Amino acid sequence: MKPYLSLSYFFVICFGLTCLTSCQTKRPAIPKDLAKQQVIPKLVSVIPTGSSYEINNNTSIQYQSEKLQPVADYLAKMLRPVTGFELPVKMKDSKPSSNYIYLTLTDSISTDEGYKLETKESGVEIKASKPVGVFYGVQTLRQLLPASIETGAKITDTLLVATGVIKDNPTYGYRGAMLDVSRHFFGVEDVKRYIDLLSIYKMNRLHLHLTDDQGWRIEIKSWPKLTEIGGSTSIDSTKGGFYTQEQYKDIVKYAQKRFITIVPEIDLPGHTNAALASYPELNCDGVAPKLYHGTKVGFSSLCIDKEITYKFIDDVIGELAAITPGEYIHIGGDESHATSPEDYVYFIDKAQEIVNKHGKKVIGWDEVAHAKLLPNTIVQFWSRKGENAVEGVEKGAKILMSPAPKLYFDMKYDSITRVGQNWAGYIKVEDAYSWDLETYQEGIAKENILGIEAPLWTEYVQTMDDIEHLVFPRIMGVAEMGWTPASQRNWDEYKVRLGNHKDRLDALDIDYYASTFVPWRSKTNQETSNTKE
Ligand code: IFG
Repeated sequence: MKPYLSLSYFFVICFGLTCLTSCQTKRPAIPKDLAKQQVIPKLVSVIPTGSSYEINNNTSIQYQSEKLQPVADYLAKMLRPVTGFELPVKMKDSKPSSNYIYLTLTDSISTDEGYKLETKESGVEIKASKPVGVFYGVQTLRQLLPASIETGAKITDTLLVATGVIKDNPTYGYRGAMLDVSRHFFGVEDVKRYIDLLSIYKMNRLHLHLTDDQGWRIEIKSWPKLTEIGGSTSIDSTKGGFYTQEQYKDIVKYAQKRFITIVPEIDLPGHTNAALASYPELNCDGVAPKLYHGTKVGFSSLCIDKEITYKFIDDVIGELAAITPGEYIHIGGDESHATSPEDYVYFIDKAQEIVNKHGKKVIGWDEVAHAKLLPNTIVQFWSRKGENAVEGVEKGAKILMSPAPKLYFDMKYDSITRVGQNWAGYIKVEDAYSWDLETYQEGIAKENILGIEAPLWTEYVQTMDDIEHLVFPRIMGVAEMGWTPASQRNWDEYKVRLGNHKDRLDALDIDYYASTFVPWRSKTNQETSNTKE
């Protein structure tokens, strides 16, 4: 073959190869349809405009106020490792002309947690009245991107965001979960993992049940034996554990960065065997009971008549309040079967005064409604019957909705669930979702409700996988019940959107319960909920 011919063949082949490879990586931005988004909680308003913006190596994350830098950094940390893009973060007082994810505060949005997310072919703008709203816009943007970003590993997907306008805001201001770290102790890393997962679904409260019969889990410097002795074991195990105040502050800070407020609970006057076992002087007879490793409830009580009991409470609440930026301290109050009704009421009245003295408001399980309730005390409705909570409403209290038959996620889904119990019945994914807070209990209307919280008691829960298995996917429905108006929720639509969340739950490595009543689908064969209509 003549040399110049072979040379031209060489160039033709090279040109062909380059255009082939470049064509491969330069897939055209296929316009996505924002109407097909599958965000949980369900978005309040979505107006698609039929095109796409591609987040790429020219994209920069810019923020208009220094209050938004932490949110900008959070987004950059989420996307940089999985894309390899530089995604520079910088402050800019006006929206860039192109290739931007622009975070801005505005007084044109009236709600604290609401936001507007507008995507054009030039970029994404998220605006809110407060940083928390911008953070929730970022969580929505996260769900508009491929689930593969959740693996934390480098991805090949193109990050296309469908263009259009999303306006969104929550129905209730308290959207929470409770984790019992007393029956079985869960370390800082497990709690942070739970905080991470809750924040994806715009939940904003984590109630830590820090003390009970089986374990005292928070360091109190003026009463060191509470953790030395009371924190030394747990149910059916010699493995105990507790948070030092430094570790507790670390959890609080980690949660705060994800706009989650920690609500600490010191359960009183019942559920106190761990404290009573640590200090004989707290017992009416001056004798400390043994540490308890069983699962019974209602057998312990502080000594209501002793003065030292109130010094104890004052010291504990004082130290806890000093390291708790949130407005609430939970004083428990449940199942005080070893306390006489008169003593119980006397104690709860005093305990509320002590909490308020330390600048905090009280939450208590619904039995506290038998006491005089201070104006800002919250009654947490947990019992199978609603009379305590209704009494709370009659006394002017707001109600935190946690009815056991719907939201006690230590209940199994069904008889074959590998972990949990069933005293309040089995709670299928649909059972936890298909009910309305404001019509659940006669005497408790929308205006009486502070919000929703799903407790996870841990008598039978020992690992993070156990936690994930019981709360996922049911906690996602709780997030939606707290965020989305009841009129916009229905199980048949939600279950499809939930099923389309499979890739994300898998990518997050969540050990969720793959209920057979949910049409789990991967992206490859995904139908979206609206194709059903
Ligand atoms: N009730 C007890 C919890 C726990 C729970 C297990 C409350 C308020 C049963 N009190 O729920 O300590 O044992 O499902």
